[in-house]
Amino acid sequence: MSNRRSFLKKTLVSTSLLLPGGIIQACANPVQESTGEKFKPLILSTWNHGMPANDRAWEVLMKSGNLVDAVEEGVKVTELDMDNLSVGLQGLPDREGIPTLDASIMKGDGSCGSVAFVRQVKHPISLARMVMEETPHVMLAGEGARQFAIAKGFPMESETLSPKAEEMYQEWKKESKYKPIINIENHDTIGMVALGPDGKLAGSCTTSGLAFKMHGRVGDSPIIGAGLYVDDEVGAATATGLGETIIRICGSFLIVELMRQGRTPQEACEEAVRRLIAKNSANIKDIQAGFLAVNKDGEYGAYAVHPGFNFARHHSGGGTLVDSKSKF
Ligand code: SD4
Repeated sequence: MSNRRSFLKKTLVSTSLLLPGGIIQACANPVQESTGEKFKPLILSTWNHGMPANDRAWEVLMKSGNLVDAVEEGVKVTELDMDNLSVGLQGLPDREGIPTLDASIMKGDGSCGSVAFVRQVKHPISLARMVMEETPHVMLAGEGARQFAIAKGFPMESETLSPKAEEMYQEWKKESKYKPIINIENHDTIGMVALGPDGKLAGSCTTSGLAFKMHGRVGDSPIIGAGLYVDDEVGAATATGLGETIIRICGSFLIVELMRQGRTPQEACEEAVRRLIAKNSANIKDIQAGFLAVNKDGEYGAYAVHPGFNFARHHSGGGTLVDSKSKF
């Protein structure tokens, strides 16, 4: 194991973050995925940090009945989680040492909003919602998104890295090589999809993107159809992992369209992974990506390229962490 790899591994273990299996024991008793179950209402989120996010989303849904409030408030928990190195301003920065954020939100009626490459905003998901609700546009990026945030009264936050992010950035700078390490550096984006009691759907997705990415790089998370897609007629899907590979297959849109054609959420996620692998076969051993989907009947599914992906599920029976199946 290279020094950098072992450094990352040690750092992440010591912060009880995320090694496949490690998380699971630390946070909950995972169950194996079972297909064919149906729940309504149902909230699903990527990774183990989806557990507290789902709890919050469920609470909001039960109190207000508003599904968009639920998916926004739910992922805001993760945006503030100081242990999370892939979401929010405490996430790992780009190569220049600057944290830049991507987020999207979508309703099943086709309304959607997103922000990309935005700086100094604590809750990019709320800014994405404002793009959806208060502009004629779908996506604002970079300085324009930041100016919109200022105009809407969002406080501008400091860009000083969190101690953990600073330590990892300084370590990365020693070699300045970009090679994603699956399930570690690029782990942790939260994508949430929710089915309300009335059969309507909504979703949200928020991330600081790939660690040590090029300045200006935008991933799949703010791209409607890649990191998130929701359609009340069919279902919803979200993605996590190496965004470039997800964008190439329009992953979330693909899954919703496959469900429209009759596939179950599980079958649709598996087909998306098959296509992703087909388009990235040369270096697939270094690529992790995972998909999570629900259909309008409350059936759900998940699938990843490699083991290690899990997701949080919340229904009237409570919250559970579930291990996803994977291709390899
Ligand atoms: C990205 N998809 O920016 C995000 C990263 C991610 O879990 O999902 N991390 O490519």
